Amino acid sequence: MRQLTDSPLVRNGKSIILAHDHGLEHGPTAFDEVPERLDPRSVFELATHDAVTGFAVQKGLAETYYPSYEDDVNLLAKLNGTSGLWMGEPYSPQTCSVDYALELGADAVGYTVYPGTNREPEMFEEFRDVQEQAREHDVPVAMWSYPRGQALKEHRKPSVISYATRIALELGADIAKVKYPRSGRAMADAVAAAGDVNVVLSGGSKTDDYEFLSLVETAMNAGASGLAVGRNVWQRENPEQILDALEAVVFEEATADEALAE
Ligand code: FBP
Repeated sequence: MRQLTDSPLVRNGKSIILAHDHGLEHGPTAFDEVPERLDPRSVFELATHDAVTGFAVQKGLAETYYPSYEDDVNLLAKLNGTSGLWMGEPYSPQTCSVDYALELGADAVGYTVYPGTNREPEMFEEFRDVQEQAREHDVPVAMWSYPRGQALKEHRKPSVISYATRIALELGADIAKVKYPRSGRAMADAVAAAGDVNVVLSGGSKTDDYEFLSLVETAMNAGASGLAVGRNVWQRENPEQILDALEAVVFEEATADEALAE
């Protein structure tokens, strides 16, 4: 594990990573209700908000748009991905090398692993190479640790999410991004299983302000180090408002009620 204290991705041990790889992962329908966000510039603009410590995108967006934002945005280059058109066993091939991510100006790299799929062995080997190359260059590695596959009926089962954070520790990630395991208690167990790895909550599909902020509050109280969120920010009509509130809950220990009252 690498100490994250000197990484721009982390502020006082916590992070808000804005994720914007959905054009690949979910397809353009992700923007149906917010057509203006189909233009990546509009989401790069959001990533300049003070609350955002890192912006996770694929290399195509980084190549084209990051040069205009590199002074104001910390880039987390997502190094693998899969489209929603793929109907095979869950697998996320590498789309960008560590070297190329660094050329693009990445401050950190991110990699999805699907523990439990038939293709777990390949994904573990590919993560090994990425993690070791990232270590050579001293850049932090965030693992999107998403257990999936035929044998796994319940992706959010508490024991499954604790296993996911532990795998991130065992394989050398610095940040583990996991889905919410249904309760604060289970989140605390998942944080404990991760050792010193920072555990961040995955945002999930859009919910209402209070529900979303309460979830984040619960996760933070359980020891989470922040969140990596996409749809719950940029699918909103007023994303700056939710970023203000997230900043209060994640960095200033505000409750959801307090954050909404501000
Ligand atoms: P959301 O906050 O919108 O869920 O984004 C987080 C994320 O991990 C993205 O990086 C990724 O595109 C998406 O979720 C993948 O979600 P799923 O694996 O459920 O399709």
